[in-house]
Amino acid sequence: MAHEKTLLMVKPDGVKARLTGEVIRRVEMKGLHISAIKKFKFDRHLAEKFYAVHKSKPFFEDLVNFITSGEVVALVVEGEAAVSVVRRLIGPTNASEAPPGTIRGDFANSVQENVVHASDSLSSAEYEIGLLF
Ligand code: 3AN
Repeated sequence: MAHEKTLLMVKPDGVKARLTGEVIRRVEMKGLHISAIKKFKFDRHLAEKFYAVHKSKPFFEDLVNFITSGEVVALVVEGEAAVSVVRRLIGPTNASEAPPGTIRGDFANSVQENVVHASDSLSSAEYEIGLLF
């Protein structure tokens, strides 16, 4: 396993629910390092670039509307196998199926409003971090 960097982002529902601190706590308790942090609001242009892989999906418009609906907190998370470790910490995309103990399992029950986003591979981590930082 190697030292990796990934992007973890608290989405507008998570920020509104004051879950930013809880997300950071879980990342740090796991032994990962937060090397950058930024609170901002996506504009449409940036959101369309961020979700470019979903452009052809039926839920694309909803996704862009949602991510631009409020402030987000983006974190660069580093450590051993950070990409897969953070994905396991957040749980599966559909929060209704996410097990207790995961961030989505504990704090969400929806596929769209699922509190957090995390890069799903090293290449998407590189793309997303480059776009936001
Ligand atoms: P993840 O966030 O777990 O990487 P992706 O990349 O497949 O999931 O999807 C990006 C975002 O698109 C999800 N976080 C969710 O908000 C939204 N999404 C994914 N699948 C659906 C769907 N079937 N219906 C509505 N929104 C979806």
